[in-house]
Amino acid sequence: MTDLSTVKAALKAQSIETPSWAYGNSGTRFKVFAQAGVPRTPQEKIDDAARVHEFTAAAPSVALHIPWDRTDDYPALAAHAAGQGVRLGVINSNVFQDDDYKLGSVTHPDPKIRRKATDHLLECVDIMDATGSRDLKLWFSDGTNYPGQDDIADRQGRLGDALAEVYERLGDDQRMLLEYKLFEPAFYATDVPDWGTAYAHCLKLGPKAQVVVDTGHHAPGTNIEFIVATLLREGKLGGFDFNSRFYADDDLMAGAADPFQLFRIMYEVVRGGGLAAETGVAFMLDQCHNIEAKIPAIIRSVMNVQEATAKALLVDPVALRAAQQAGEVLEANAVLMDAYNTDVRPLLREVREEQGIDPDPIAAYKRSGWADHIVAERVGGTQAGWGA
Ligand code: LRH
Ligand code: MN
Ligand code: MN
Repeated sequence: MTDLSTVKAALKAQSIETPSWAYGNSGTRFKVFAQAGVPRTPQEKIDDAARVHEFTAAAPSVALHIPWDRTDDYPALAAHAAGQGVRLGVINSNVFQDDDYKLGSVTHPDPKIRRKATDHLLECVDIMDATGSRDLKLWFSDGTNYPGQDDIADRQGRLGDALAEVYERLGDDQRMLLEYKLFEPAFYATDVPDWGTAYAHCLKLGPKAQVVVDTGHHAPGTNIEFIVATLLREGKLGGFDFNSRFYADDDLMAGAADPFQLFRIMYEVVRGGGLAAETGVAFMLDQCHNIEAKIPAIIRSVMNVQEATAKALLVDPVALRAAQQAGEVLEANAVLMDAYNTDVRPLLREVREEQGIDPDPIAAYKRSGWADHIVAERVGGTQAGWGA
């Protein structure tokens, strides 16, 4: 039997980082539906992130995206976050929204464009120094749309050169997290399309380079938990961008589309020891809330990750191992399913009560009046980011 106090301790120790851009407006290529009260500044995004932490006690950091969250005083932004009871987390680079990057950023055939892109990545490390952030997250939209458009292998070489330069710039306690994505915006050959490519680059770079798994970045039917188990075994799982998808990179709330998949992923994390802080596995959300209210959707996502984690922690490892060793296929599967089918909501309510917060974070947020407050206060201005 699993010891409930150990499960509770692990749940209390888990931190889920929320993304600054999830608080702002977002949409599809067809329409961005603006919502009243969305943040106009990085400070206001942090204020909203602080509410998520206030009501969940599980989201103590907020990821920034540069240039969406650019400011002329990062230490002041970090101090603002601290004043709100949160801290600045991963710095996400952005080399995908500039006309110069039409044919690529760090893999562009023109060395001048590659220089510009690499300089942005280096600037992001400067920002990490100023914010005290540990991780730089790199996602490249680079790729080609047509066979023959550029030399696939040469582009890998250019990518490797840029990554090596940024790697050299990292401090002793800093890391780079390389994110892969199957397709979009490139439709023929993406330069970092899969975990194998990301892993190969990270292996060559060294221990400070790790792979990040965005759950929306795979072909349908991909066994993501296998990737997680493998990367964790190899010491190369840097973290997650959690979100849900029905079709492609839908960026819906984590755990909304396929809670069973999220459980299977979290089981491999638990099984591989990835909940321990020393492993450095970062649990992040990367989602957009195009039609639903943003803050409660983010709270819901945090709760969904916690529920998947709780279920994963409830898997009885002794019974599972015994069934596996005995070749008892059905029993082994039943051990996993028993944990998945457990209603962990009462357990999480207890955990929250022990943490001194309301057992129902969404109800507590609704009662807080924050939603009305931001609608009244945040009038005018424009926000940077997807919705800009
Ligand atoms: C790319 C991605 C990446 C970006 C974010 C906004 O699809 O997942 O992490 O930084 O979306
Ligand atoms: Mn992502
Ligand atoms: Mn994505």
